[in-house]
Amino acid sequence: SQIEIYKQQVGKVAASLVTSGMKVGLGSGSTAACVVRALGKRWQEEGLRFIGVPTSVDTAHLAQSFGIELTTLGKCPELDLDIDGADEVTHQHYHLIKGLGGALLREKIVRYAAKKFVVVVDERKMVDQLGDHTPVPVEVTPFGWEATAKHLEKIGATISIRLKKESQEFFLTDGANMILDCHFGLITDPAKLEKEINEIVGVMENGLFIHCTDEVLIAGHDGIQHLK
Ligand code: DER
Repeated sequence: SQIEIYKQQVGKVAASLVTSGMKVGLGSGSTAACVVRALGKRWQEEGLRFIGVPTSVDTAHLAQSFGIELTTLGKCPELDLDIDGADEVTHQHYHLIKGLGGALLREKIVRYAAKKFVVVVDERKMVDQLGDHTPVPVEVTPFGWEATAKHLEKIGATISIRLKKESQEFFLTDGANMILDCHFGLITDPAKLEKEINEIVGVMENGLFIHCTDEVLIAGHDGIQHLK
């Protein structure tokens, strides 16, 4: 499909930002997977050598299938670059909603370990205001999640519990947490909401990434836009 072509194009451009010797955060989701595939191609065809820190088990498996060397933040706590997808990106400030892929806690930890953060999206993800068409995913510890959900409702969330695709079981993240998709409508003060959500006991992290994106690569009908 056209969207698939956009993702491959943006993946290729993002992969060109990596140079030999770098320490690189590898994002999750279908667009980030295109980046990993493009990096895998460079690894095999050009002999590009870098070390990756994956944000999910899926990304680790994909990277390993190309022979890409991986490590952990334990061995390598400071990264040069992190490249990841997003579900919504604001035109101004490049604020993000992430987490529809279910890896937001690890994605946020890896992002804040990196000096530079580049986001890869297709043009459908660009919005004027967060909350346009995506809930805020909130990763919560399963113990007492019902109580955590009540606190989230008190700050204005309408909640859908994330379920596995083909069953009615709860979806669990790589870290065995649940995800509560929290609808807040259009979000006027995302920095405040990010903090408010994380103050609730039982919340591990939320999908608002505020004032932390350095560059955005957007694939669309007139090619790739590189915003800095
Ligand atoms: O942050 C996320 O979990 C998002 O889903 C993000 O990575 C985008 O995924 P996509 O490229 O498959 O739309």
